[in-house]
Amino acid sequence: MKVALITGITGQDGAYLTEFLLEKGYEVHGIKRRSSLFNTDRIDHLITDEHGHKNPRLTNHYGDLTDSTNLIRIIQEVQPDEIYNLGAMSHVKVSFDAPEYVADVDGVGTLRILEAVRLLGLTKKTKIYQASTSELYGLVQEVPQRETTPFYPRSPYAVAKLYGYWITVNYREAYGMFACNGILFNHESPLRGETFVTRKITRGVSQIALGMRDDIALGNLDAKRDWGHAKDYVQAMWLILQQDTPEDFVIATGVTTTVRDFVRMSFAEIGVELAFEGEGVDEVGRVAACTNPEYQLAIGQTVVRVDPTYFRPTEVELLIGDPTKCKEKLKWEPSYDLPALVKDMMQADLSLFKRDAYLLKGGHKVLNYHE
Ligand code: NDP
Ligand code: GDR
Repeated sequence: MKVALITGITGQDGAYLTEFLLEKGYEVHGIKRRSSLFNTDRIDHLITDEHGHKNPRLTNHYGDLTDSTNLIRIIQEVQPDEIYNLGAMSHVKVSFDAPEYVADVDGVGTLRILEAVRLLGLTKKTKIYQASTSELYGLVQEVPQRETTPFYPRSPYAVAKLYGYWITVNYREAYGMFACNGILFNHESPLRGETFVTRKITRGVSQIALGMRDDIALGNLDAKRDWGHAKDYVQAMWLILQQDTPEDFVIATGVTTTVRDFVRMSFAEIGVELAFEGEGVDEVGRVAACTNPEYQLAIGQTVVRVDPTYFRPTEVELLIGDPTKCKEKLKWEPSYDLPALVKDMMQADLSLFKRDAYLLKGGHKVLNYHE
């Protein structure tokens, strides 16, 4: 039985990857942080089944990417065949507020994993996947972006990830380790963190449809992203580690879309057509037509506003990846396109909030409810 260790197991990708590896027959270990609130919601159904039986093939260890001694102890105990280093402070905007912490976790944290494997004499046994990112491309140098496109990071997050990228390449070249970067473009899902733009939109649109709020406030509507589904992307992570030789891969759909169009597509899921008017911070999205009798929105109602709080000091305006290499070498094909992704996220959020809407209408308090 192969053994995998996942940092960031409680995150979006950690949850999908755990499910995927368990289905493949792996024994899975995860590193989770101590938190004052429960933080394993995304993987609870994998830890314990519906009859309350604990999964003997899934074990979590308390740890943190800032703590070398703890990482060394866990890796020594687990003796993993594969490590997936997904742990990170992954929010680009927040990284401007906590740049040193992000450098430590996202940059030096990667070094700590590689160095632990080297110190423990596991360089020939343990393969390492590093969660690199399309944010490395930053300011546009070439489109579509591919493995050879020069990097120009535009945030403390991306600069920290640049260190993670190169230290992974360096350990591969210096010590012959099977260490690879997956340069993944944005991938989303119903499990996406609530403050990333796609999830913020699908939650917000669902809450507007259910009468729980009037509008959503967003930042840069012109930004373009190459969005895929996280379920597809974790398969690519695994495929990268199953190759004969360690290499770096771009994982992307090759299609780019503006944030504004993602908003349009999400409203279309509830039968609402939007019209945008105005420019910059004065731009608004209003209801132009509402065809679904279940969701009664008034024509002309403002449902999208622009709030400069969400602008970034330096922005990444355009991301579009070239998936040629991953399609040819990994034989990777995504099963979701953007319309299917939007539908999946909207259906999940509508059903999630239906119960809350019912309780709020009855005057009840809804625990953990955030607009
Ligand atoms: P999430 O933000 O959903 O998950 C991040 C995970 O890292 C969480 O489990 C979090 O724990 C954990 N973590 C945060 N800080 C630390 C720390 N100091 N020590 C240990 N663990 C920590 O991210 P995603 O699942 O979306 O992304 C996974 C990885 O892929 C990240 O490295 C991200 O930067 C990268 N990436 C993501 C892309 C995307 O579009 N989703 C695209 C390209 C790269 P907790 O739950 O306690 O907060
Ligand atoms: P990103 O994702 O920065 O690409 O990083 P995010 O969803 O945060 O932003 C995408 C684009 O949308 C614009 N935007 C907003 N973003 C947020 N979060 N909130 C808003 O209200 C809003 N309005 C507009 C942003 O300016 C940006 O242009 C994600 C993370 O998962 C990283 O960890 C990962 O490395 C990259 O994707 C690939």
